[in-house]
Amino acid sequence: MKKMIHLAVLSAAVALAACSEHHDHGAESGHSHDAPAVAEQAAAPAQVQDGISVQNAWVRPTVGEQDATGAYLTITSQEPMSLVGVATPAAEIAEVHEMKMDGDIMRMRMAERTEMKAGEPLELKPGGYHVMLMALTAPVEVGQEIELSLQFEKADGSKIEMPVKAVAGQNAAGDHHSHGGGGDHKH
Ligand SMILES: [Cu+2]
Repeated sequence: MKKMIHLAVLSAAVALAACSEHHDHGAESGHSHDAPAVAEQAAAPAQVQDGISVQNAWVRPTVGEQDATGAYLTITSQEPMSLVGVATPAAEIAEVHEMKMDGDIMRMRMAERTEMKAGEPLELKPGGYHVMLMALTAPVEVGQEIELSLQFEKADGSKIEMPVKAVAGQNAAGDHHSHGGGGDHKH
């Protein structure tokens, strides 16, 4: 069994509930990865501002009493830039998190500053970087549009605020394959 350790100061229980792919699948027994929403999202046009392009923005719908979830998107900037924050009216707390396997332990931490190289996509996806939405103001339902405001900082220190719409649904990438990285390997 993998363990997940949350290194951020915020409630580990809340974060675990939202970030654990196992939790999602366990609680939502009937969901299908072949839902029609998948194809529509994959074809969604890029959202562009100030040389920054955002593709495939989606949010994982909540299950039951869950009050936290993840948002995922791919960001490409024409010039070097850093993702320094995110805000949304849909949740009281929004943070960029990084999740990665450390041996057989899944670790998650807050990424206060994520650097992006020119033209190199930064992928926020299940099992990697993600936007964590905590203390949601309402449950997130499939098809719902969530507004995110991405905060960037350029090399010269100037800031860019970019509004992005993310649709709630399941993603074509396939959560089963993205978490765990190497499967349930043990020592
Ligand atoms: Cu997280």
